Amino acid sequence: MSCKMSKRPYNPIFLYIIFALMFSRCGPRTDEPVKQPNILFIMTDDHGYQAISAYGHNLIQTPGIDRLATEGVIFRNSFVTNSICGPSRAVMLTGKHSHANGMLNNTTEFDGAQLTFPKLLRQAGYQTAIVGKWHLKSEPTGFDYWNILPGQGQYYNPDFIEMGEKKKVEGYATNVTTDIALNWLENRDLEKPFCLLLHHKAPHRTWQPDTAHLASFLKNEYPVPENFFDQYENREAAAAQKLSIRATDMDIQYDLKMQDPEGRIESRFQWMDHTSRMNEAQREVWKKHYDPITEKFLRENPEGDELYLWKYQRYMQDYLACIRSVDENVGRVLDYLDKNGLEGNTLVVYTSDQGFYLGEHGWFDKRFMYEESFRTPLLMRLPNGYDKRGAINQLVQNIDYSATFLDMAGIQVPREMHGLSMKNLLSGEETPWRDALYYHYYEFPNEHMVKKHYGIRTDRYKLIHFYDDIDVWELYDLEHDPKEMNNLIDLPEYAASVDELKLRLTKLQEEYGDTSVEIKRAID
Ligand code: SGN
Ligand code: CA
Repeated sequence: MSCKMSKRPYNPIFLYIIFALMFSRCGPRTDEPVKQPNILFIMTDDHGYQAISAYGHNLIQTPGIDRLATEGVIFRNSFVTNSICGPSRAVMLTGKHSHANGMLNNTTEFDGAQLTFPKLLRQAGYQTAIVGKWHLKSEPTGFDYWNILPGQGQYYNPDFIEMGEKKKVEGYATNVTTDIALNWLENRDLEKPFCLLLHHKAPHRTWQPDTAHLASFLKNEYPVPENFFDQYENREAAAAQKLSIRATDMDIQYDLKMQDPEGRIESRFQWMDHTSRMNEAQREVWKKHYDPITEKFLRENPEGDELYLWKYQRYMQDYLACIRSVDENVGRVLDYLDKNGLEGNTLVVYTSDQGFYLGEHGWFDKRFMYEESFRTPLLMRLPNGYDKRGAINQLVQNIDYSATFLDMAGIQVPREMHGLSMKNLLSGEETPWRDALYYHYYEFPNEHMVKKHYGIRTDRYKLIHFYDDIDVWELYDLEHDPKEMNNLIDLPEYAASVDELKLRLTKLQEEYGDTSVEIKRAID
């Protein structure tokens, strides 16, 4: 049977509509970036990229977070400027390096009178909110709604401060933080675009998992990093740290939850009770899980390398179980957006305040400019009109988030911000980009005793200067030594590279205006 329509010439408007529908994901055309996209900025605390399956590691499967990589983009070279919590958050809010925003370390109080991206978005008509970890001491500014965990926050039945009022919320922190965030989204003003900062406490020390996930990690055996037994030759600052799994820096009771009422376990934290905030039901499951592990530990009484490897496995089980909750909740948030038709006009960002050592060099914690803690995961699902998909390889840094959000919202990026807008990268357009990163860490002396240092990283090399109570330079060739085990600083064949890197480092310090230390000039 022939169709009457087939003899007629095609109506060009009809054809246009068909093509537009074929090439758009949904809603508006993809070549027109959404004007004021919603921004959902998810950040965790201390989540190393090694614990995200999209980054190609097998420690844990993270299907929720991986969705951002498969549906959006994954940054393969994402870094921070100062690998520690409060400072990192201040950098993200202001788009400026620590010396310029004043938040040098965790003991400083953030000056909330400063210009931040939430303030500028709010002025431009956005509704802004932050839920979860804040850790900047001063009260949040620039938010229509804030509901934050005081200080480091608690994993179980945590206290929140909602717009100045303290309330205890029953439940596990990662779930509860997400509940509050989704509740805010559900009740927001639908006339305005939103910017929501959903900032989790997890997986910060002391890595207390949700009771729901304890059992599933118990039997797992994790691959030990090849430099777990690093002896720190020719790396004086690395040798002086106190973030070692092998040493008592990682405590069997405090960090690894082995609690013995008879006091047979040596611990600097005998007073610590992991269950102190739990309700009866939570405490029961917790004890049922940890008591047998403690008994087995006491029976077998591992020593030396055997003890160190036992500690590593114990650490991984708890750390990764905390990530399981994070991942489930990222999935929950994405499902909420999709169910509410927000997929096409919302930028979803997943990152951490910094990376973390998962046994590399024998460590936990962060702070150093070495790769595992200098890097931070960064994945995004993009609103309509941003066509980049898959890996982005440019050297990006957490100073760039502010500029990116503002630029995407059509707001001029203030000149005082140090970061670059990633908007063109997200559109898949060619764009000039930086070829070197600047880093500066200040918190010394401190419990983990990582010395003050600053440095430069290019694609190939990393040059670090440890200063204050020492004066030590380190050079790494990342192509040949990605684990940063061989400090090449004294090798004559690298002298020319060192000279060049010192010049570039000085230039970066001048460009960013970092005069906070008496900078060792090049070739001195
Ligand atoms: C706490 C932790 C440290 C951690 C800092 C900073 N100790 O002091 O291990 O390095 O926070 O972390 S704890 O015993 O209190 O867990 S940060 O992510 O907030 O910068
Ligand atoms: Ca942190």
